[in-house]
Amino acid sequence: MITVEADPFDYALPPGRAALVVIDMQRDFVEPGGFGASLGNDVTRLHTAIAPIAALLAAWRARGWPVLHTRECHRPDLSDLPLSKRDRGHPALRIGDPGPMGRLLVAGEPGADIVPALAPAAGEWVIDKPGKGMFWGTGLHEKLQAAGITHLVFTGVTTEVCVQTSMREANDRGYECLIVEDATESYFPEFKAAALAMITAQGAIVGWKAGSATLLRALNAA
Ligand code: TIU
Repeated sequence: MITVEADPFDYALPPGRAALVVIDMQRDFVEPGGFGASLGNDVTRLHTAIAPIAALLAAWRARGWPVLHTRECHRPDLSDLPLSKRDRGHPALRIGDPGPMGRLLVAGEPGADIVPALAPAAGEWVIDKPGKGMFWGTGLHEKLQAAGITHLVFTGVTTEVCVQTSMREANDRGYECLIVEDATESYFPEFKAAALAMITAQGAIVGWKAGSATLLRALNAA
């Protein structure tokens, strides 16, 4: 086990059994004209997470450890899009509508792609998910179990929506979960802070948090 200094106490990371999870680092959330912008958000806030995620990807790849990317997107016929999700609120564009990066949040469109700096490498898992959480409708739990993965290290966007939902789903399924503080970001700084506090409170009720530098230091020392 590799000991990582974390909040609220040390996190024990088993080499090879801990997957790096990169949630929804898609152009639709990070670039202008996508889904995130259609909801009225300042997407530039999310850019700070890219470099820390790239550093973690390099570390996982150098060790041959499992990496899992997710993409929030829907089938082109929108058969996996609940009307409740499509019709919620008053966005500038709705899911499935044509935008500057193709149809919003639709698989195969340019906007659904992961940003080039974090493009998946050959052999890495890419999971398309119709919901905010990565387990709903994906069969992911069975795949992780078959691969012997017991620990999940979370990065990506947004902290309090898809990252937190996925981490809570994972915690309930028995995974030991760490979130990397500077490798996740939100459109709302106060929501990021609150999510991290909720996750780690009550003796790591959902999981642990650590910074990417601390995590990389622990990996390099092992
Ligand atoms: N709106 C928002 O903050 N997030 C999402 O809709 N999806 C993800 O977090 N990926």
